[in-house]
Amino acid sequence: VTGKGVLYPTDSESRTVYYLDGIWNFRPANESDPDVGHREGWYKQELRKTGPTIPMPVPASYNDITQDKAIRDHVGVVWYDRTFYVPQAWNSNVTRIWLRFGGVHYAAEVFVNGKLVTRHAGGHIPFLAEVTSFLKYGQKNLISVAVNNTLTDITVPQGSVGTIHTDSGPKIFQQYKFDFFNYAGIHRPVVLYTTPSVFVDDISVKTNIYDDTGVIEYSVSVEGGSANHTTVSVSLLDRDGNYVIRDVVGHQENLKVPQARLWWPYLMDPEPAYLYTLEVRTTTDSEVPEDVYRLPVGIRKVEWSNKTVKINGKQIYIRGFGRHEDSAIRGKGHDFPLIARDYNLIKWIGANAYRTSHYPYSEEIMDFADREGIMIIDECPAVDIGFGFKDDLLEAHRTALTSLHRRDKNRPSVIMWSVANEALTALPQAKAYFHAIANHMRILDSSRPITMAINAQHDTDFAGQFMDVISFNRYNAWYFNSGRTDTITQNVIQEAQNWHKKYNKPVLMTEYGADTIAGLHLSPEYIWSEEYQVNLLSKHFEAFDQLRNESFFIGEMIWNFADFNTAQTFIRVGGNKKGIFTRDRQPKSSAHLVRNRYWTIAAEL
Ligand code: GCB
Repeated sequence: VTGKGVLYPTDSESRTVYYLDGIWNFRPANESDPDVGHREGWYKQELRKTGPTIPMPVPASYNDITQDKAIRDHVGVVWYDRTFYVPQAWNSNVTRIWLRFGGVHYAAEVFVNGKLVTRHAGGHIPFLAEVTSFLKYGQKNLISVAVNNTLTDITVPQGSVGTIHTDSGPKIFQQYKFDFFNYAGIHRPVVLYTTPSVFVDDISVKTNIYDDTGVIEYSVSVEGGSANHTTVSVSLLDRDGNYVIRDVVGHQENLKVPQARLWWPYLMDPEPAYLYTLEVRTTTDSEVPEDVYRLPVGIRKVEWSNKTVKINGKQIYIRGFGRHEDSAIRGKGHDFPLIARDYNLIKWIGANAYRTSHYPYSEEIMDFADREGIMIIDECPAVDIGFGFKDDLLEAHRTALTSLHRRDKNRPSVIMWSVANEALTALPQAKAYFHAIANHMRILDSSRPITMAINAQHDTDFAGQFMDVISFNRYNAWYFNSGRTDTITQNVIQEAQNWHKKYNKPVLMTEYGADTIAGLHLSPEYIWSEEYQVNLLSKHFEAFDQLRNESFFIGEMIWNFADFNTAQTFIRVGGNKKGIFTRDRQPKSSAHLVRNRYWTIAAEL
């Protein structure tokens, strides 16, 4: 059985979750012979028996774990494996066992006990496979994973592989235009979990509000049994665990919640981010046990016009930043302490939103946004896309959107989809391409607005016409007019007005900022210093304050929340330093300035 859903693997009275995180064995394949592991069957036995392995943490990027430059910069295939035991009790004809990866960058092939169980491409999206018949119960099992980080002209994001002539002969190397390190590996948790043989495969919810009644429109898909022999019943619990609605029978119904508590963004309500629990049960008329799955649900309504975006009928003003999944040693690996620290900083600074630049973040990160009331502009990994707008690329881009929507469709925190960042939208081919992309996204979800972060100029862009919100990235007084912070305010006002004039849509500034070396003080302000970042941000604030008097300007996002690693280039000093926090999440001077502003705006609204 292969389901269509990717519900997060939480435990319940009918489901057991078993984490395979920990230290795995690791061995890169030769860059010039990437197929060696497949040819020699490295997955048919323990990896350590095929040659030298090193210990590798999962989840984590493999790049920054060792002292070996060849591992950091490896291009192509690497292998991971480990062994594990499965209890005899799981061996039952009414139980299914699933293997789920939260995210492996970029492509993965998974083998259990020497047999291929699944393949997946796309580095930021969960995938799963049923492994019931692959496992040895009450015995030792082997899991092997081949990971390939190669990016091409038809992967999302795009990249290309070139050859460089080194002192020891020709070597291949990965090139990419996007501005963050192409970290790779098993980035997110790996779990085995059980379900009854007839199980809740997917749940979709849409919420609405009429006066003080909340409506939850749900639909449940059940797999593994025939529909006329299964019953779905749904209940709703409030935040304290009390039943609000009990045992509504049906795969697809509308639940009415009188006096509904609404999901409000952070600082828009004294009790933001109210979450109910939707408890879904499936029973069959055979001996298959009941399956129970619990989904957090926030009741809220997103609306938009040519000037505003509203939540629960109230106009929002976005205060936030672009971010990255990035930290020292771990790279893009999942890390709960880091996630918790980041949300504490987001709340400390008084932000109410961020964009998941430039790819879907882990489900664990998204859960925090749902629980804290942080609004998310959910971005697909189409960063710097458009080097040949080929049909295959369009197909891969559509797939990336479909899988992002499938994963995040139920999240109250997701208030907007971003279909791309800085695509080459000044090329005429971008018109048909983004027309197709926007149509695809709208068919998937008409309940949230669509945007993309544009860096073309308003008079050259071809894609904005297909969006609901115009987001623009612009580096005034950094990549142009460096040092001239006296040019910022008028330029920003003018540009925002030009975008609104051209497309008659709400306008959001999604990126602006300055690289800043923490601890570098130069006065009067001079580029790369803390003083310069403070001055550059302040000049933008002056523009935003004037724009806020115009009805179409819906928000401001700094680039970036924290410093992050990039590919090696002479414009980057140990990575991109545009963070208002350092890479280890300490404030630069600018963070205090931003905190003052964001809390002041929050108090005004
Ligand atoms: C951008 C990109 C972002 C970069 C940033 C920069 O326009 O969207 O990925 O990191 O500029 O700092 O250059």
